[in-house]
Amino acid sequence: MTIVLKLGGSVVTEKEAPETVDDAALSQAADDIAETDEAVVVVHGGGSFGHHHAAEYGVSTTAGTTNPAGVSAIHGAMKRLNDAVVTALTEKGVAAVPVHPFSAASRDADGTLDLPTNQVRTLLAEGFVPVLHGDVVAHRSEGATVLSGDELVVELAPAVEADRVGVCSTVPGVLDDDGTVIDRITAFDEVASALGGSDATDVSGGMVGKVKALLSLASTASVFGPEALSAFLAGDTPGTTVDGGKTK
Ligand code: IP8
Repeated sequence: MTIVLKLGGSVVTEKEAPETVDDAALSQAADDIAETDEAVVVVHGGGSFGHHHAAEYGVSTTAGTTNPAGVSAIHGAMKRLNDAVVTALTEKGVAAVPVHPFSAASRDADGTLDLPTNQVRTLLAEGFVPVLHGDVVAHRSEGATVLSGDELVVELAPAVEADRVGVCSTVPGVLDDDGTVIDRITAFDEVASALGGSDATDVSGGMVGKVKALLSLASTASVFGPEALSAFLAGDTPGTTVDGGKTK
């Protein structure tokens, strides 16, 4: 069984305080991941590390920068957060190793992502837990743009033949207008009006981007809160199940 797990940036950082790790939340997530014997690829988002640098330099998933200081600021911040995540996992006995997308990924002029995944597959086969992160990527005709963790999940899930995909967010699932967790989403139209923007600086689309990305997967995905991470890793489907109908 192979699991691709995204830890939302808002889960592992204090999103309103620049470059601040939420140590308690990260430690709890690391405890939960340490409990599973399944093969896991971890992807984490930007939280208060990537997003405010990206906003400062006007960089999003589509609008790029050719300013090397901008690229270094965003990538450097994400490497610092990745180091914190890998360290937290390592301290709990997880065989976590860092994988930095900027070093290998790129986009065509039309935004199509090319993410080499052979090293991730090999690391998994060798018993490691690869830990990737939202990042900047070289983008033809744009300079460099943001690569969201959700895009990484979409690329990685088929590449590693994931059986399960989990997105751990700060909310207990995708919420409707009344704040109730939506049990199942099979098409974006069903939830478009209920999904607002993200509540803090998020250059890559918040929950809207997340749902759209997950609907394109060939495996079903679960969106859930940190309190349900342990249950998800144990085989439950907490929160919202996103199933775009392409289930293998
Ligand atoms: O938080 C974006 O990743 P996300 C990472 O998964 C950066 O959207 C660099 C802002």
